[in-house]
Amino acid sequence: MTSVVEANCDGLVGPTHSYVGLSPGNLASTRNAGEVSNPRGAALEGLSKMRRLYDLGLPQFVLPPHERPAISFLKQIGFFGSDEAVLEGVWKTAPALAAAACSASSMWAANAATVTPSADAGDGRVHFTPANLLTNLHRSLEGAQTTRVLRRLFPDERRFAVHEPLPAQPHFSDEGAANHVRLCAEHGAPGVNLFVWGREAWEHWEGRFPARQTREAFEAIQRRHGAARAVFPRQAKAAIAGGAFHNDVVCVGTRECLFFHERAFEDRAAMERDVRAAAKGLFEPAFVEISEAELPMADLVASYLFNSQLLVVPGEDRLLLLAPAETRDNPRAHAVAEALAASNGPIGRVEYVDVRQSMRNGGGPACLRLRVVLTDEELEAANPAQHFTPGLHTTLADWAERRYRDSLKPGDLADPLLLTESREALDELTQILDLGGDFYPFQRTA
Ligand code: SUG
Repeated sequence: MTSVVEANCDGLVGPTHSYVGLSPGNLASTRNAGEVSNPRGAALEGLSKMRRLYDLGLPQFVLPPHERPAISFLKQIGFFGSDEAVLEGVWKTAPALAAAACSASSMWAANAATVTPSADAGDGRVHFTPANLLTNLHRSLEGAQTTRVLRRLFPDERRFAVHEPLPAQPHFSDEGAANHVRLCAEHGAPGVNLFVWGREAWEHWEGRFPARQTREAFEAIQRRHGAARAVFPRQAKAAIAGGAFHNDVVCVGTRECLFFHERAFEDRAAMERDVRAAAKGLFEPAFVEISEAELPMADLVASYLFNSQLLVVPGEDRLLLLAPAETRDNPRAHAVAEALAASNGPIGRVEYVDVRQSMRNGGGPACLRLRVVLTDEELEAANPAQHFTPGLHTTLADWAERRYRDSLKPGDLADPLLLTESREALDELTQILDLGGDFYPFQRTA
């Protein structure tokens, strides 16, 4: 019998990890702008989280960071000369563009793509649409390289379809799996796909913060993947205004369990009705809702309770919530988490993980991973060099120790030495992860 698992593909933090305040509506990103970051510490935290998943018996993959500073983008917009001259020119005349070109934001792999497992896809392959991430300039630079990353990890076109990102128009503004939830009886069984959107393409958006996902983007993805049993709930405007720039800040789901905040959906009753109708005859959905009285929005955003990984652990009959350490630090969120574990509901226990470097940019445990449900055969067909093992953990930790700085001020991003160091680090990484010698733009122009 084929078994089916949910693999987590985590974005490895890149050498330019920094706090620049590039994402309006992401309150942590704005609040921490100008702080000193620790790229090495961030990479090691991410690796430790991957190790925890591995130790729990779950398949884990590593996604390589993108090349930053993105010199090819800067050349595209008119900066010229040697790479060093390009950097100097842009920092002197357009520092906002320079900062965008340096962001290590590809680490938040929940925004890499929307994924449809073969059990739900029209043609029985696993489908991926890399996100175009149009809302923020620094993130819009990710789509092309993400497409390359996913094609390298899942190369077999008989099993995997890695599409191009959607057209680069605001009508199709797309942030990937951060706004998608799949519920099912078990991973390999038919699922119900919640595509949660923030605005309609032709709607006049007056929100204080951007709504990053359009309904039309998800409808296009649903069509091209042939994704079955799709429902399209609207994200609550109040959630976006309160700092939930993606649905995964207020909601997480796996198997039959949808765990969410009262303010997550614009029309909560319609969401429940549609999910129940789509799940009919397949499984009984379990709605675990937390009220505003139990966890006010401000505590939700500070604690990132819902940006946890909700995991089916081999040998355990109830789910594990892998929450950020900030949830434990926040008395209200901590009380909610512990009460969940003490109840008889679908969530059996809670663990806490330290990803503080990422959290300061608004990225919790769930932001750092892309979930991909795979059959045994599909799992076998993924690039084995990216499959996380204790050996790979040791190799990558050693690589980050040698190659990454442990302190980076936003002003250091202008340092030409950082460009050289980053390229040397990535060049070595292409060997460790067997990515090929032409994986990064700098390797193709060298
Ligand atoms: O897109 N932060 C990311 C965080 C993404 C979190 N992902 C999920 N919720 N799935 C963002 O806002 C901040 C970068 C800076 O400010 O330097 C940033 O891009």
